[in-house]
Amino acid sequence: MKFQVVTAALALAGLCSAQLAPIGKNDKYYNFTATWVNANPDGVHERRVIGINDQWPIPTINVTKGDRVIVDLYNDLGTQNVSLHWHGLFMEGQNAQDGPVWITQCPQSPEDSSFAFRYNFTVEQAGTYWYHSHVGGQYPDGLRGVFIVNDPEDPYKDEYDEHIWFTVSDWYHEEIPDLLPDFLSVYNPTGAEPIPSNILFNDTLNTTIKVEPGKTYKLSIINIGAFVSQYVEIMNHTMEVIEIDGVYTEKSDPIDLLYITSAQRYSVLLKTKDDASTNFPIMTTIDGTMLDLTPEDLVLYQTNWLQYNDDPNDRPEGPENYYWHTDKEGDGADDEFEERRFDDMDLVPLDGMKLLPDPDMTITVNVTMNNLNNGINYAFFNELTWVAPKVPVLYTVMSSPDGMETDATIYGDNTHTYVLKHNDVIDIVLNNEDAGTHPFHMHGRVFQVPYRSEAYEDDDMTPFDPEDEDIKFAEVPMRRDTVYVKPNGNMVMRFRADNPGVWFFHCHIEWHMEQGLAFTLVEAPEELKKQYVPPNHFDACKIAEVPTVGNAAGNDTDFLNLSGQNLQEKDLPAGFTARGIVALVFSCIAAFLGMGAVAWYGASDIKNQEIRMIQEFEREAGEEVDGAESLQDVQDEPVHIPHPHLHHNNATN
Ligand SMILES: *[C@@H]1O[C@H](CO)[C@@H](O)[C@H](O)[C@H]1NC(C)=O
Ligand SMILES: *[C@@H]1O[C@H](CO)[C@@H](O)[C@H](O)[C@H]1NC(C)=O
Ligand SMILES: *[C@@H]1O[C@H](CO)[C@@H](O)[C@H](O)[C@H]1NC(C)=O
Ligand SMILES: *[C@@H]1O[C@H](CO)[C@@H](O)[C@H](O)[C@H]1NC(C)=O
Ligand SMILES: *[C@@H]1O[C@H](CO)[C@@H](O)[C@H](O)[C@H]1NC(C)=O
Ligand SMILES: *[C@@H]1O[C@H](CO)[C@@H](O)[C@H](O)[C@H]1NC(C)=O
Ligand SMILES: *[C@@H]1O[C@H](CO)[C@@H](O)[C@H](O)[C@H]1NC(C)=O
Ligand SMILES: *[C@@H]1O[C@H](CO)[C@@H](O)[C@H](O)[C@H]1NC(C)=O
Ligand SMILES: *[C@@H]1O[C@H](CO)[C@@H](O)[C@H](O)[C@H]1NC(C)=O
Ligand SMILES: *[C@@H]1O[C@H](CO)[C@@H](O)[C@H](O)[C@H]1NC(C)=O
Ligand SMILES: [Cu+2]
Repeated sequence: MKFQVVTAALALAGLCSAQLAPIGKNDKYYNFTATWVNANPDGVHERRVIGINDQWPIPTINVTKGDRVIVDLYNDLGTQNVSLHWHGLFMEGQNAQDGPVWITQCPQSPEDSSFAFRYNFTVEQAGTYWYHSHVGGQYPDGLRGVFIVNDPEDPYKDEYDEHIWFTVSDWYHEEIPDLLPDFLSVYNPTGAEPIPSNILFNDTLNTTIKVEPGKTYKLSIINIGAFVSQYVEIMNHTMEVIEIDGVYTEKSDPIDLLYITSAQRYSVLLKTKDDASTNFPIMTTIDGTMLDLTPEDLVLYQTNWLQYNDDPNDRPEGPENYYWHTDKEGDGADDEFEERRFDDMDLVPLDGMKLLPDPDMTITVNVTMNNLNNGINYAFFNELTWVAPKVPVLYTVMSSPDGMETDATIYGDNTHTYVLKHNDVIDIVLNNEDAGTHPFHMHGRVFQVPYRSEAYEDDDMTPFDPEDEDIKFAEVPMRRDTVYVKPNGNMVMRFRADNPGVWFFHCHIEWHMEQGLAFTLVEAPEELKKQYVPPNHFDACKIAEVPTVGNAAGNDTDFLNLSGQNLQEKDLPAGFTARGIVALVFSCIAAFLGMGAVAWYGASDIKNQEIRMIQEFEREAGEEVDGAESLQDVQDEPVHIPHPHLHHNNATN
């Protein structure tokens, strides 16, 4: 009897906190505590940012292919949940280590700062990656850094003398939890994204990259931003692309204008000049087409320096001197500039991997943005905007009765889950019914991009047509983990479902993520059930008081009873026409002005915003009224305005 009591006590202790294994001799160990730090990276505004171990920028993780990486994460933020995602790493056989909250783990609560969440994974790929928080739109507040994996068998290693890297990103002077409620609000009915305050270069500005003449550098560039794509060019230098998102490519032709969306990475070979007589500007420019409006004080491009010699005054002469760039209009948005940018569809993976065979399953998703009953503007794949389940999806897989894991029902309606069969070839056909550029990211893999259409005007939006004989798929398609679709365009992504796991598919614009632009892939769940979830990860759930068994509604007795699941807001009432919405919008703007809370619109821009919205809503309703007339109509018409709920449902918290 005594023996049994002891065993029970041990079991109880185990329940309270799982023992962590000692760090192995060859493990690459990182002991991270998320902490608040003050920083002023653009020299304009000091603010609080999320650092690690009281430092910001956060550390670069620099490991070698084959390494086991252990990261212990403590949360000392006091007010926010955290998590870390290892962007671009496949996590094969180790899905639980991926990091997105509600997909493969619970939020790591600030309630217990002495608790360490342990990420423990091996790195089987080489190349340029990054890591970032994957909860509540948090990473733009600073919790994002570089993850480099060195390759002992780098096919290009004889072609460069040195490997250097830098990041580009957008930057906000305000904290995300302050921006989100205004963004996801009835007062922002078109879902206009907050305009960044600045762009950063390697988390600073006015910086230099020291180079020597007559050498070749492998230069890796990582966009760790949250929203805008950036153009990167170096005066009088060309670059040859050799890697995208961890995939080696055949060396591209020399190019002079790179275009990098949020979350994408490029490695290029850069040959330096033969003498050190001149230093050259490195220009980074915002893709101005992504901004709803351009405040006058927004700096659209920044100059940093490729520094050949130590004379800080030695910079090229001429009218274009300091602000040299090749963007004629100076707003990152003129057609000529856009046409000149390097097209990643031209790249050929070095391994020559051919287009996979015709798909066993095709997932067709239409991207739209629209208002629901609370007046908030959401983003949708088909009619669904992503809402967090009550149990992280991986844990639903793990706790489901055998045979039931393949039934998408148990994952709930608003996780928008597709169950994939092991080793099937899958096509994702994505039709962008929105006038914006969106960088889409899939966790757990790189995918082939056999086809991407051109941009279309709003009225000409064209869904992908599999019958169209003029469409030719690439024979050896480009592969990467983040690819952009053009405004009103479409694209096809193809992959083999050979990595059992729960993988998130989402837009890598954090604002759009928060609007719900995501769906879930549950890939080969029967196989996935053989994987291991460390007890330490369940401890995080206990602290956050999140259940770890059951379906999306947390029901662990009847997995088919979804009663109580988290769902999206209701649709706007039937009969609530485009005019009604426009009226709602006007009343919002009135309220908006009344409140004096002009967040990111300048007052002068509101008129354009109205016209844009009228056009947008009329297009959707198929009505033909010109802007001025309908403005009159609308003001004369009584409308019922739904009661606004000013707070969002914390979908991804
Ligand atoms: C990491 O995971 C492996 C495989 O599960 C395990 O053997 C090892 O003990 C873990 N290491 C640490 C430091 O937790
Ligand atoms: C990691 O750091 C914490 C303090 O922040 C410390 O308590 C812990 O012992 C460290 N872990 C290891 C394995 O060094
Ligand atoms: C960069 O240089 C500009 C112009 O000289 C200056 O206004 C700005 O404050 C500088 N920024 C930093 C971070 O030093
Ligand atoms: C990164 O790791 C590689 C391989 O261990 C090493 O050669 C290189 O110096 C490291 N770079 C930095 C900046 O730490
Ligand atoms: C952290 O996540 C838990 C579980 O979803 C939630 O209840 C809590 O409100 C979150 N905490 C913060 C500070 O957002
Ligand atoms: C970018 O900053 C990191 C430190 O945050 C540094 O290690 C790296 O060398 C910098 N890159 C260049 C090209 O200077
Ligand atoms: C840049 O290239 C142009 C055209 O080849 C040349 O005229 C100019 O002198 C070069 N500028 C510098 C600073 O080398
Ligand atoms: C996507 O939109 C097209 C029309 O643009 C429509 O034919 C198709 O049915 C839609 N697909 C889905 C899955 O809603
Ligand atoms: C789970 O489903 C069963 C059967 O439908 C129901 O009786 C039970 O109340 C549900 N549990 C919860 C927590 O909703
Ligand atoms: C599902 O569970 C709820 C309780 O959460 C219960 O009221 C309902 O009857 C159950 N539905 C079915 C079909 O069993
Ligand atoms: Cu997007």
